Amino acid sequence: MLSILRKARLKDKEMRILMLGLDNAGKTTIVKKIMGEDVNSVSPTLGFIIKTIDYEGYSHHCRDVGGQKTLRSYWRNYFEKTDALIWVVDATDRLRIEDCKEELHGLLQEERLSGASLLVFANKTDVNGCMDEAEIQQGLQLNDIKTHKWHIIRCSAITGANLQEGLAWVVQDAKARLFLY
Ligand code: G3D
Repeated sequence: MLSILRKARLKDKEMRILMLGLDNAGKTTIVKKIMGEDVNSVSPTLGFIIKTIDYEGYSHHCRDVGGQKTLRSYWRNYFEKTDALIWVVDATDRLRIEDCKEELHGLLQEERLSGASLLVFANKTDVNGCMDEAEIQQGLQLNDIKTHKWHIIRCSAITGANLQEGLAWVVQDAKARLFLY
């Protein structure tokens, strides 16, 4: 069964990427920037955005789910068939890094996310005085994560810095697992 699924996915060249994070982290802006849309007119995600991003010939279904506390309980409805999780962190928000850590570690307990690669986007790093990767890595206790392959990269949804590089890591990593043959 698994091999049939894998073959089907290979044929479709499709990866499912779930993008999550606390509200205001910059998820909507990241998706817009990747899609080449205007990033100056962004309002916080209240619902869900489902977009298909074409990258390197792969079709990525990117589901950007609102991060407000009241919506968090709905996150788990979106885990099915998720190949990679992109966790967006607001690098300027030191006050909520603990909250952010709790949410991330809780999320990774989800069975349907097992096997998914985890990319942490340290977003808003265009802002002076923001947390660097090491500080976020420590704040989120990434070193404690043994169940998922993870990678952290600083980025800016406003300037577009490192967005492609982050996606490239996700694609490489998921591809190695999904399209082995
Ligand atoms: P969300 O979808 O995760 O809730 P949004 O977050 O994409 O709506 O972004 C929330 C706010 O952060 C927006 O500002 C947006 O412009 C800003 N933002 C997102 N990414 C970056 C970034 O890389 N750098 C900077 N400096 N700001 C960013 P407003 O003012 O509209 O609330």
